[in-house]
Amino acid sequence: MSTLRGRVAGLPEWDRCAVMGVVNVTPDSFSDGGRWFDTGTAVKRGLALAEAGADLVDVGGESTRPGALRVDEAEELRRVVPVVRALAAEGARVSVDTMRASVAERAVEAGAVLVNDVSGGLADPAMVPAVAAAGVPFVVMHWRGFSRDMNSRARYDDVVAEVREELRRRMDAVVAGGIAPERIVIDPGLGFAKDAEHDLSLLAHLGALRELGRPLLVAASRKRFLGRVLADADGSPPPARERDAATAAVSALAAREGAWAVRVHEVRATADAVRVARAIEGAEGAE
Ligand code: PMM
Repeated sequence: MSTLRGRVAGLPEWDRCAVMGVVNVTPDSFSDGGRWFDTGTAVKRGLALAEAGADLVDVGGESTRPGALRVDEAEELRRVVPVVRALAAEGARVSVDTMRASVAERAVEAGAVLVNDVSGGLADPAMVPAVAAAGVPFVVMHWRGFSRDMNSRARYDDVVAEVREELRRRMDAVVAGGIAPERIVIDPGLGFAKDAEHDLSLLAHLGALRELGRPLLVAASRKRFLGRVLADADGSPPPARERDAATAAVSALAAREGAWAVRVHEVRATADAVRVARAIEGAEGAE
């Protein structure tokens, strides 16, 4: 399995699926909007996630929930950079979740070790050159456009084949733009221009995405498709914060399918899940 998981240059080689804990410094995020909005609270949250077993703490200042409008650059910098700086100073391994090159650059200066761009470099033409110059790993997520109207782009004949092909083209483009292939992580972008059936198909075929030859990040945490899976008989989904047990279940399954990392809001259960997956993996060859 570990050869399946792959390695990202510039980051440690964990012997299991890594855990990325989420700190959304936003008033309006999809699943935990507003809770970690001020700098001090966000830093405390990030440290608590690291303490609970997060290998990486992902700091973002722009909500990407369906329908979300963009935050302006100055506000995003104000939200993100002090949190990254404080967490890095405390020894946390920080990634920055941003679509803006300026935010990525300032976050890396402040100590971030990975740039997580949900647009895979499409939203800001300065992103790929900035990440190439910074020499840090880059998450290339499958993305078809901004959140404002992304649901209208959830049209596929064969979601797995199309996402794989679009990711392959994005990988080629970012490599052509100067980012070293060994620093690329790919991500199917669950919930981004995808409905529940699309997300489930992608999760059922992670192996097809692994064929792209790069480590895979899976970010299912609290997403709408889990709400759909867990809905009552009358169809009403549980609130986002009541989807953490289901999220941990996805983490265990993704880890068994060779995911390099999972991105989650509540770290503890997922940290346990990936360790169980690792233990089962270790017993594969045993009698
Ligand atoms: N999803 C969200 C934010 N950042 N980053 C990556 N790499 N992949 C994702 O699927 C992803 C992301 C939106 O979710 P949130 O508002 O619950 O953090």
